[in-house]
Amino acid sequence: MNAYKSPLPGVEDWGRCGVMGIVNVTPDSFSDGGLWLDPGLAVAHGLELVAQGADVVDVGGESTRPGAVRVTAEEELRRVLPVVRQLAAQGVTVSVDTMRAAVAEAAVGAGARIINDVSGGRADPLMVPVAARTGVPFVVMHWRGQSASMDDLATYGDVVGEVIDEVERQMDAVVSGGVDPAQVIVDPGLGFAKGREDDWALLARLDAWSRLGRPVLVAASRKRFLGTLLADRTTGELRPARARDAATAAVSALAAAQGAWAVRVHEVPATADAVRVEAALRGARG
Ligand code: PMM
Repeated sequence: MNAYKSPLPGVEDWGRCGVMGIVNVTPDSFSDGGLWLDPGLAVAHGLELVAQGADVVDVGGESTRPGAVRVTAEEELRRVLPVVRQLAAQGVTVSVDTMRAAVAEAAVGAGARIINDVSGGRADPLMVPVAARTGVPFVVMHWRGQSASMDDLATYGDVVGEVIDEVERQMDAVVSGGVDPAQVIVDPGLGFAKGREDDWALLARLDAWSRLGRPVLVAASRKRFLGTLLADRTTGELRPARARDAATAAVSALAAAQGAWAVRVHEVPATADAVRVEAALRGARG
């Protein structure tokens, strides 16, 4: 369990599953769009997440919700850079959530220590060279296409096997492009070209990722499959995104128990507790 050393220098011994708190500097993210668009508020929120127990703060400037339309690189830079710079200057371990090489490179220059690319280097041909050159850990998430069309790409026979195989192939491509294999973090990409049964199947078999020998990041927070699970029993209406945090914390504990390296969440306190509960249980088992 938690068999994977963190690729982050200096933070190798969380001794439990890590907690990545989310700051979406966007007007349109599915659960927190518009809340942290002001850089000052975004920085304050990032610091609050750290005070609540986040080990890493993931800063993103482009929504990837199903159907989302892309923003320009200039706009993404304008949103993300001041927030990354100020959080990093205050000692926060920052990751930058971007599909653009220029944004990733500028963010690393401003102090980001992880590149979190939901396309795993597929959306921008310059991303892998930037990841190789900067040498920071690089998240290779399972991705089949841009958000505008991804729901049409959710066809699988054996979802667990196919998703792991596709991430392995992308890992090979990234490593061929010069990224140190020891810097790769993998992610099943819950909700990205996945139906809700696919998300559950992937969560049920996180242990299968041990075959890749890399840290696994799991980002279930407030996603649609939880909204469906918790839908109103009489009206059938999905549970609103911001009322999915207890379920998210439950998933965090269950992902940690299957050896996840870190979980990426909007609401930190409950997940910070959940990963500690899981670590205590694991410790008690010896
Ligand atoms: N999901 C979202 C954004 N970034 N990054 C990683 N590594 N994995 C994910 O599953 C992922 C991500 C979309 O959700 P958000 O609106 O909660 O940020």
